[in-house]
Amino acid sequence: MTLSDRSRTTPTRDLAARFEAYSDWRRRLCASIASLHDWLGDAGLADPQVDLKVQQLQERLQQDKLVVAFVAEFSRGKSELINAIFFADFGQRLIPSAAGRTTMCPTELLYDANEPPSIRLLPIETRARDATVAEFKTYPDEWVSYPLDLASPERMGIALAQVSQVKPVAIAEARRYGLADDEDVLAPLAPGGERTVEIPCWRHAVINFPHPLLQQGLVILDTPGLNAVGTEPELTLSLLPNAHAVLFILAADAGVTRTDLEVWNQHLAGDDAAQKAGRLVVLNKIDGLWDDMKSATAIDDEIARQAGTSARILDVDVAQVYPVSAQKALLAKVNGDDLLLARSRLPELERALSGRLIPAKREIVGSATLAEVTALAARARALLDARQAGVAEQLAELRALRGKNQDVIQHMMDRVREEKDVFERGLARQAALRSVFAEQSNRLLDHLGLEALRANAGATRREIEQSPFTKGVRQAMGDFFATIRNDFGLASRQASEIHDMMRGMYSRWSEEQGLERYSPPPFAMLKYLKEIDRLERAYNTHFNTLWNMVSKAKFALMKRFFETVASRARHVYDVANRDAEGWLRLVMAPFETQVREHHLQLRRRLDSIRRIHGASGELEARVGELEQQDETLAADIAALDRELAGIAIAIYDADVLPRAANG
Ligand SMILES: Nc1nc2c(ncn2[C@@H]2O[C@H](COP(=O)(O)OP(=O)(O)OP(=O)(O)O)[C@@H](O)[C@H]2O)c(=O)[nH]1
Ligand SMILES: [Mg+2]
Repeated sequence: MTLSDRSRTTPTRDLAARFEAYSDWRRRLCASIASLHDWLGDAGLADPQVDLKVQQLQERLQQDKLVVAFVAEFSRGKSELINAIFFADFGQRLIPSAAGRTTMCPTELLYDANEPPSIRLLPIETRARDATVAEFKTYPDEWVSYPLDLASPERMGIALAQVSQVKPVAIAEARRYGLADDEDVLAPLAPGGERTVEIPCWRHAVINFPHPLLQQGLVILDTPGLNAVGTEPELTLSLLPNAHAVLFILAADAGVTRTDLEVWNQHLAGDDAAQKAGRLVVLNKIDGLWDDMKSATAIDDEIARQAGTSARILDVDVAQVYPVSAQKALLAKVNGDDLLLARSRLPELERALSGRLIPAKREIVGSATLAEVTALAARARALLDARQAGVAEQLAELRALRGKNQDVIQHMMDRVREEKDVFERGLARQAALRSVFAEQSNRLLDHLGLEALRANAGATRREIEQSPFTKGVRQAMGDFFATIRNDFGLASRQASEIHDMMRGMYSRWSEEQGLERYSPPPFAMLKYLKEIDRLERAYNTHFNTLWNMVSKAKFALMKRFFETVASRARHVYDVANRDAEGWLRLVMAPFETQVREHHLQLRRRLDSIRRIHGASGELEARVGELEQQDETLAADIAALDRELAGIAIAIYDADVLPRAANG
């Protein structure tokens, strides 16, 4: 079997099957949203805003990622476990796994169909610059890229071995990257007499690989042993908190060492309930306890005892600790040895991973999608209701004209004309409100503007440089967060001012014109403030650790640490900006629609009466037309409800899982 054949085989194991079912579900959901969109278009209910919303929803569903991170001290078997869980189909180790330090830089495994299979590497030298890995990701020319030859596992292995590359550099240089400290007195002498240390060649690796699971949106994050001096702040502040599941790996032959505990405390301990749910502890290398001289029960007891001890030390429930042998599981899968696979206990871990992770993710994505689709349908429904009310009103008007003389009809025409005048005068008054709305919108977007953040970050950077001591840095960071909170406070006040104004406007407008009242939703600022709080908490937790870890390299590290915080903050501003723009449209759009519809209806009424005024047979024909319209609208409303119900069913429908996954 060639490699590409293998990647085409249907994965039958639990995790793979469930993940595939999840992708299927997303596809079905996309299809039912497309069907709703088509229907809205056919019914004349789609507009550019609806088109945009549908497009965003579908993109989000298609690009939905599930990130699983592997974290541990070095040599606990992270890379081996990744090979065993995800890549056993390839019949060999895909990611380098060996004794000693192997993975030297954080490595993401994913698939982007727009890029050829490759490994992209960010040179370690970029650590001397003021930008985060996330920022470098937008500049492909900063990365070194090697193609992956899928037809040759051997050549692929050579390319992937890059993640283990190291090189000797002078201590001074290592310090510039925040990779060495004063304690490196044991650093070997280079021929020139200079002290040198070995540092990783790469800062970050992205492996683009068309594995079926990666193609469906799985992202795997392999990390190097984390007690290294040069920890990337980005791992702690961004990559790990954003992962949907984090697996922490211990080795049965080492127990819980001091450094294991440090890694755990620094990256995984914490009381965020949502995060806790996605955390699993793996006790790897249990094959070391397989002693032929002992009975199976004695071995199981020993494994249970070790799992219990680990759970106690880490302060987690023992049910959360999964003893496995990654190495034997990989071997068993490659050789199709079911007995050995069962003994490796990997299937239990896989079941836990898929059983918790995927349903939780589906629930989040499903309820968010349903909320958006419901809002979309509600707008269409409101439009249909308004049209139906308009038709009913016209019908009543015309039916009342039956048997009346021309004078009455003339009188009626005058009344509608007058109504139209009142409407148009009201509209002119709204022009003033619109310009106030535009001005206030700009002010809101200014408070959340990147310009404000850039100035704040610049000031903080200068403060840190002028006072690079614990107190100075703390003060500068404290100011940084305070300014951000102030920005969001101002934005929040501005948003509620806009909200009050628009609510008043809608209420006056509905009284004046006799239209249904619309109550715009407020702009919720809490989620951004929570995110900023989380960022500040993470910063406070890691500040002391980092500060104590290094001395000479401290400054470079501190600066990079700040850049990561700033870049996370920028992300919060970006999201807030996008949300604010969407909200402003949401607040104004119903008004525009109401105006358009009402105007149209007045014109139609005037038209009908004018026609009836001119010809006597016209009245009954027009009543007939309107009755027909009323029926069509009722049918449309029923059809819209059916579309929406179809989507709700697509969301809550149980997966059709292959038998292997139902156990
Ligand atoms: N006996 C045994 N050895 C294992 C097992 N899993 C991994 N190993 C070995 O442990 C060593 C380290 O494994 P890696 O996968 O490189 O560990 P890692 O956690 O990725 O380490 P770094 O990349 O250095 O951070 C390798 O020699 C593996 O073969 C296991 O279940 N049993
Ligand atoms: Mg590794």
